[in-house]
This record gives sequence, C-alpha cells and structure tokens, in this order.
Amino acid sequence: MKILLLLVTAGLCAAQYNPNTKAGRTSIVHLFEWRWEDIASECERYLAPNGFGGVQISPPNENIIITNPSRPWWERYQPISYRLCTRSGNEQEFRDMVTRCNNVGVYIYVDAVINHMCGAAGGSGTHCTCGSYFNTGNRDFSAVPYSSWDFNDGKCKTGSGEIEDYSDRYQVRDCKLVSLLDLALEKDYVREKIAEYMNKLIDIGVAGFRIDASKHMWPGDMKAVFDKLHTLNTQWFPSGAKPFIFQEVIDLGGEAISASEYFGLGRVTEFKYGAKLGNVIRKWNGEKMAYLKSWGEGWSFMPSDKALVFVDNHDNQRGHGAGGASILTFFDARLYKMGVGFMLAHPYGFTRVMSSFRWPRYFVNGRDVNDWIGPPCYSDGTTKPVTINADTTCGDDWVCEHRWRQIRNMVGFRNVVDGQPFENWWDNGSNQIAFGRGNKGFIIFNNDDWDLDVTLKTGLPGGTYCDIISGQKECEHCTGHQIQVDNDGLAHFQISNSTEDPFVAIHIDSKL
Ligand code: QV4
Ligand code: CA
Repeated sequence: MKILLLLVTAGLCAAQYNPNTKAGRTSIVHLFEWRWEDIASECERYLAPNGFGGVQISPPNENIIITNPSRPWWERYQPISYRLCTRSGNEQEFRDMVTRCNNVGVYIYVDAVINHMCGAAGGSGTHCTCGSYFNTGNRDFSAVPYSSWDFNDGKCKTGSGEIEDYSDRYQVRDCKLVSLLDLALEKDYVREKIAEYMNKLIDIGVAGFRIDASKHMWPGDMKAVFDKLHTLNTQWFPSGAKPFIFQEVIDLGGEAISASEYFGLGRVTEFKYGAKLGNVIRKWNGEKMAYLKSWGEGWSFMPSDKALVFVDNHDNQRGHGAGGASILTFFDARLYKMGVGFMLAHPYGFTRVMSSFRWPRYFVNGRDVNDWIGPPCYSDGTTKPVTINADTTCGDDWVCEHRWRQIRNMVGFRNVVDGQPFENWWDNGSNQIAFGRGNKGFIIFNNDDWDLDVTLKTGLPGGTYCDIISGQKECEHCTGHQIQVDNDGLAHFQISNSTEDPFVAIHIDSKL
C-alpha cells in the first residue's frame, strides 16, 4: 500500500511539469495575437488533424490601449484588470475557443501576466480593452480592485523605482520592470485576486499557464499563488490533474537570478536553447552541427524534464528579451526550418513552435524601429481574422509557420518517435549530421557548402520511406523523395547543399 501511495503522490506532485497534452501529442504552438474565433477554427481544421497538443494564446485579460505608437503588440503585457476581453475577443468567444479546442484534444495554455499592471505613465481613464476605469497615479484599478496597498512602491529601493541593476535580486523582484506597476505578491489579498483569475480560467477548461516575467517574482510568493489553484476541469482532464506551469525566466547566465530557483514550481523556458542553436545553424563563432552530438544537458542547459524549448519566441524574434542576432526566425526561412526540424527531432525538452505575424522590419543603427508593430488590423485597430489560402498557407500577413509542410510534418515526427532513444549519431566533423530515434525515426542534415553522399545505419526496419521534408506519404505514394532502407537498416542519402531544404526525415508512419 505504501508503495502505491508513494507512486500516486510522485505522479501528482510531478503533474505541473506535465503539459497535460493528449496522449501522442508532444508540442504546442504559440498562435501569437490570434483571435479566439480563429484559434477555435484552427484547432478543429488543422491542429487536431496534424497532431498538435495545444496552443499558447496571448494574454486574455483586459489591457491598456496604447495609441502612441498605435496599438503595439506589447500593450497586451500591460494589464488593467482580469476581465476577459481583449483584441482577441470577449469572454464568450474565449469560452467557445476553450470548449471547441478541448473537444478535439488541442488544449489551451494561457499567457498569465501576474507580476504587474500597466506602465506608470499609463494615465487615467477608460482607454483599455474592456473600458474599466483605472488611474495609474494612485494605483487605482477599479475592476480588480487593486489600490496603492497592493503594489511594491514602498519596497523598491532604487531612485527611479525601476529595475536598474539585474545583479541585485531585490531590485529585479521588487522594482518596476520598464516602469510596469509592480504587484505586491507577498500580500494575501493580491495572491487571492491572482488565484481567482487563474482559477476562473482553469474552471473554463484551460490546461496550463505561461507565467510572464517570472524572474520578477519571488518563487515563494508564486508558490503561495499556485497552491491556491484548482485542479483541471474533469470534463476534459483526469481527476486531480494539475495545471501545467511553464515560467518565463530569461537566464543566459551571469545574473543574480537563475532559472533553477523556479524548478520547484514547474517547467522553465530555456533561452540558451534558441540562442545557441541559432549560432550553430548560422555557423557563427566557430560553431558547427557536429557539436550537436552532446546537445541538451551536455551544453549546460537545464534538465530536460524541466525545460520548455523553442527556436524563437514573440520577444526575441524582434529583438526584445534575450537571444540577440543569432535567433532564427521566419525571416531566415531556410535556416529556420532546419532549426525547428532539429528541435522537433531531438528528445530534449518540451517543444513550442512559434506562429507569427509579418511586420515591415526597418533597421536604424542595427535596431528594428518597427519592433512595436502589432498584429494585422483594420484602421480602427481591430485585429484581422486569419484567412486561409487555397494552398493552405495563411493570408493577410499571418505567417503561420506551423502550417509550413516541413514544420507541420516534424511535429508529427516528434509524436511518432516520442520516448525513443537518441542513437545512431553520425557526423562528418563539420555540418553534416544524422541521428535516429530508436527504431521509429531518422533525420539527416547537410549544412555544409558541399554535397552529402553517405550510407548510414538508421535503426529502422527495411522498406521504402517517404521523406517528410520534401513531401509526405499520401495514399501509399510519396509526394517528395523516397528513401530505401535495406533489411540491415542501412540507407543511402544524397543531399545537395544548394537545395531549399537540405535535410531529410523519415519515420515508420511515412513507410509505404
Ligand atoms: C519605457 C522605458 C521605461 C520608462 C517608460 C515610461 O523602458 O524605462 O519608464 O517607457 O513609460 C513597453 C515599451 C517600453 C516602456 C514600457 C512601459 O516597450 O519602452 O518602458 O512599455 O511603458 C513587453 C515588451 C516591452 C514592453 C512591455 C510592456 O517586450 O518592450 O514595454 O511588454 O508593454 C526582461 C524580462 C522578461 C521580459 C523581457 C521583455 O525579464 O520577463 O524583458 N519578457 C516578458 C514578455 C514581454 C513583456 C514583458 C515580460 C512585460 O515576454 O513581451 O514585455 O510583461 O528580460
Ligand atoms: Ca515584481
């Protein structure tokens, strides 16, 4: 009996690291700035049929309306209240989205902005997405309600009241991040209001949370909030399931605060991942793909079962947050597909695919001065719906990376090889590499400036396989390249260095 009890508690207490995705679904996609109605449709028409496990959505709570610059994407990181109305939709639309997505096994992960409210210079009035009255001067957020008692003003010791030195952990937690009014999470009243907001979302049916700006909150205060959270809605989830928690902590090393301080609360974003992978795929700083043999903890990343990984995110694809110029984005399409393909084939971490909108980058002295531009919208600021073209791509400046064949098919690859060991590694000492995932999948890259021509042990059973990068298997034929694996598991690969997608991936579900 004791053993059983131990197993049960171990299972339960590990739960907040568990993404709660439906069995066989191993990635989520960040549908950045999408409308709830469009997300619901995408769950049903695309994400479920293609094996996506869930969607990270933009913050669903009321935010300030910024008019200078005009409706920047980042106004949604300046809360006014926890009422569910934003440019993505109202509460009813939010509820419809959660129900429709849950019903097809694609779950919802909410971007929870709980460290702060809007910027100190936000003024007063009702210029916000639900029309709630607020007054930043006296810290009045009437729709919560919050008042000056509920902010850290008295605790911060810097002259400006803002974070001035990231080597001082007290400033980082108790002062304002770029002037954003910092909530006093050590107060039970504030903890209660935040838990009330998150519990409403849990009861509606969400599966977990991205915790924004986690570095700026004390782990003890966060634990006090998370301990108040309900278990998930049993209409879709097993009884006792805990919300998945992944905390945004940018830790590239060298600061007072490290990601490991948050391991006890849930998973943590591993920002080293995208920064390093960008360097390797771009072949900068002497990096080469042969070094990826030890990828993961071997590169001093956090333990795999604590990591939430991604090639780029909504911040660093536009120069915010961390990662710098090495970050691969949809603007670097050819390299980006290799980076995302590698991430989805490698066993490290829980994977998140980015899905962006296009904006007109304009660099002045190396900085994109258009980094603020918000989602595709009409002249009145209303976000445009996502249109789907006949060729299944998205229109109206929605990039829809998750719909790119190479990326969609690699999401499927990760599902097929889930749990399989990383083995049969090969490299040419430079930028040609290959590896398998047990007897379920195999991938090979040519990122050198010359052709690849090699015969390798794949670990796969003999047969004819469709390459899922150049095409896929459709009614027992390959729309792209075919790979012959002989009964010893050996296969001959030839990849020109000038081809659009210089990598090949095969798995047992793409076998004829
Ligand atoms: C500016 C000055 C302030 C000044 C203020 C006066 O920087 O010093 O006092 O004006 O009004 C926007 C503007 C920023 C402005 C601020 C307040 O860009 O210039 O301050 O508003 O008016 C996003 C954007 C920020 C944006 C913020 C709020 O990235 O540019 O600030 O939303 O709208 C650190 C954190 C990490 C954070 C990362 C960006 O450790 O947690 O920076 N990442 C998360 C989100 C990110 C979001 C926030 C946190 C804040 O991923 O998208 O910031 O919620 O690394
Ligand atoms: Ca804080």
